[in-house]
Amino acid sequence: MSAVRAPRPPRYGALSLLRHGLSGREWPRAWADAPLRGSYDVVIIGGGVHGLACAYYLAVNHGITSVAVLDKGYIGGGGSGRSTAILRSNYLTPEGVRFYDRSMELYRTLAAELDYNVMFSRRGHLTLAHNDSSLRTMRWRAEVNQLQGVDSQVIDPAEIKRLVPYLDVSARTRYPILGALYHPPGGIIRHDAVVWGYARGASARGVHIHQNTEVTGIDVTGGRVRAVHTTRGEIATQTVLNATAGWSTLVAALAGVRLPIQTFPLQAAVTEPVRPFLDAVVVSGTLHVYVSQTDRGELVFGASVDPFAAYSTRGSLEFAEGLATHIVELMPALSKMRLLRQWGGLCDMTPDFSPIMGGTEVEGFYVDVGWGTYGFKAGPVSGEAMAQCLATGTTPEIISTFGLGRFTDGSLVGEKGAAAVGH
Ligand code: PYC
Repeated sequence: MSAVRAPRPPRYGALSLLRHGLSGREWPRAWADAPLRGSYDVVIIGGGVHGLACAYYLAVNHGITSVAVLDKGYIGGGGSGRSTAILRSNYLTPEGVRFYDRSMELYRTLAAELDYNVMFSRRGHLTLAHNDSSLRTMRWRAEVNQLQGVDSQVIDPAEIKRLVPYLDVSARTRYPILGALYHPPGGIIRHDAVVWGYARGASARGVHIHQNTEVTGIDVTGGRVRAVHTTRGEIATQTVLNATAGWSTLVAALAGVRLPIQTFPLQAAVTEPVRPFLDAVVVSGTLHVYVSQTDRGELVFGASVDPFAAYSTRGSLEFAEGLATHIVELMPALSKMRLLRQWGGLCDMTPDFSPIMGGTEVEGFYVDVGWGTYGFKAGPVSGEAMAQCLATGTTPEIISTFGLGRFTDGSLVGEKGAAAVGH
């Protein structure tokens, strides 16, 4: 792969705002439409936060710009656009905590890095415990987090009430709240802006972003990737990254690679906007519900993954009913709120709830998949690590425990206990 010094995009700022305002000139397109070339050094399948972040860091950190990002739809239209964009690093395993915390670090400075307002909002994140066993898991997570230098602690119902006055912390509920894991650095971000910011930064440096370009085949000869077939033509390449969510097993199968992944829908919903009253992100695994309030005032909710494997991204009435029941148990004052819309996204679940990252038995075919319900928050660190992996052919330490080989040698990284949604 040839490395070049990548150019930077023109800066957004007060002066350019004034200039465009006075002249009435159109803003330049944030990312360019490029012709599909017959060959690229790297082909990334999946134009979500993972694929675009990898393309961006390939260009910026490694000077590799002969890169095509292919998406069968529009960028950010899959898992990234459907995620509820919660950021946190309060995981259960030391490997998970370190990994997601590097992502938080990158997210905190991403607006400046990309010159794009990604609306990162540090809110504090509360995972409620309604029984002794979940309180024990919260204590365990707090210990692991603190040992990794991540701010997390178990707090009592009085402190929870102080942080989230609308929560019912009384003893008369069906599942009384006994405590919570409180993670002050947690928050939310504007998911589209993250995708668009990475796309703009990558495109300005020479990466080609091809929307409406579906991959239909991957040529492997002599155990090595040679080309990718798409609905718009063939691309010769030696390096392919599968950064898809939902379709990861199907794309890997095109290269003859089997992944231990099952795909389940996860639904979410948003209400009409109301005045700000909820500062923190609140999660209840027992009640299968989580909620945050956006800067526009909408409440964003989610629940547990649907109880069957499927590729459906439709909302269901059962979900809306269950969600309403549980959220009103937590915050009775919300009983009159109206849902505006609901949708589904696809979660690629691995047996240990950790991702699969790195090379495969096919030389040149890499994966960044198996994100379950944790994908969006890992976008920056995954992009950074996979770019290093593709550029150097080595596995960065931060993802060394997430390789595909762990499912044959049995060294799993059990992260189910950190799930915010029920499974
Ligand atoms: O892991 O925080 C999380 C999460 C929330 C919704 C889906 N995943």
